[in-house]
Amino acid sequence: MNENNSNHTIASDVDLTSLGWRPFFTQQLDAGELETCVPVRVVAVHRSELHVIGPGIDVAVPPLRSDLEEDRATIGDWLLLDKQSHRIIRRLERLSLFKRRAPGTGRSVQLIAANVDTMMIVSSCNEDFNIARLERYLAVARDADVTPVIALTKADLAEAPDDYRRQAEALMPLLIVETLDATDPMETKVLDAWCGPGQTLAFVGSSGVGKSTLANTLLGNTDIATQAIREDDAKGRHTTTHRAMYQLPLGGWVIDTPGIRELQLTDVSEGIADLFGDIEELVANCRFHDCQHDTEPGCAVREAIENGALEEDRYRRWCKLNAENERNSQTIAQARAKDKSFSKMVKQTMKGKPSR
Ligand SMILES: Nc1nc2c(ncn2[C@@H]2O[C@H](COP(=O)(O)OP(=O)(O)OP(=O)(O)O)[C@@H](O)[C@H]2O)c(=O)[nH]1
Ligand SMILES: [Mg+2]
Ligand SMILES: [Zn+2]
Repeated sequence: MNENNSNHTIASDVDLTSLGWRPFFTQQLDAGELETCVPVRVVAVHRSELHVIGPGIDVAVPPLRSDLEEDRATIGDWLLLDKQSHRIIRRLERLSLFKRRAPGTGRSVQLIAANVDTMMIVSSCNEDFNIARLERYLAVARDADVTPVIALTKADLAEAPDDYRRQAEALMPLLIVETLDATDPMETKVLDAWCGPGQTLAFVGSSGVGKSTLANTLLGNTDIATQAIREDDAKGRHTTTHRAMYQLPLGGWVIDTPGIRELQLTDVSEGIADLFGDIEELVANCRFHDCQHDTEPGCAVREAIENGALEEDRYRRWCKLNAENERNSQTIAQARAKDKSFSKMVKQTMKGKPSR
């Protein structure tokens, strides 16, 4: 255990495999590159530095600068460092990436975590529980080709936790939903299947649902700060403020993230199509290929709603997510194009200037 770095428990002699390295990353290395470089994984992201670890290396490096948020490094990323200088050579392509539209700005994305195997969507058996919100996380997980699991905490405080579980299970075929008391090590054992060697498990969800509590219980300590939620509305206090990754006794890694106020979708049309596969199938059966599922004759969607095969609320949620995803993806693509043409213009202007 590292005494100085309060809440990090990282073995000093980690090897690549136990850090989650895969053949996919080896394929990205050029011949002989390992003689001068070392792969490291980002285990904590702070405002002005990244904490990275790798075989025989445990250092802080400055963050990767880029105009494009997606090109920067986030928690779980793999970087190549120069062995001598520890300078970042490059970031390796990701196996998976979670992102959302950045709050407020309207033109940028925010990265949540990279190279994750399991997205543990955490909600509680209380007012935090919200079907539409869970669907957002599921769409993001499906889009990233990552296994989603839903963990419903505070089952010990709820009268009928199974009611919550059944509602969540109905969101997707074969979806695994666990209800548990996040403070009880006997109960968090149900998550062991995703905690094995080389596995990376990320906790995502609103503030106060118990992401850090779950991480602490799995880690067998109380190093990560947690804080009681507000009594009147069960909302959390945004206790966790940076992203960090911790090694579990079972050998895997857990990523704790700050609570998300609003998960605005961007660039996840495949995830939405996947999660709502039944509706996509109906749409394909509408008589008109540009059917608005409104008053058109031969509309398979309206027919399914009328005969009870499709829940109207679910259809509305699908419409809403699609519209939002399209809107955000467009705004971000436009902003990117604008940035690109602007920097191109600047470069050309600079070139045109006589050098002094
Ligand atoms: N009784 C009970 N309390 C829980 C459970 N899970 C979390 N708590 C409590 O809920 C409060 C909030 O938990 P945190 O772990 O800080 O929540 P968080 O999701 O990390 O919140 P942020 O860091 O703000 O995003 C703490 O007081 C926990 O002790 C549970 O399953 N049962
Ligand atoms: Mg937390
Ligand atoms: Zn239709």
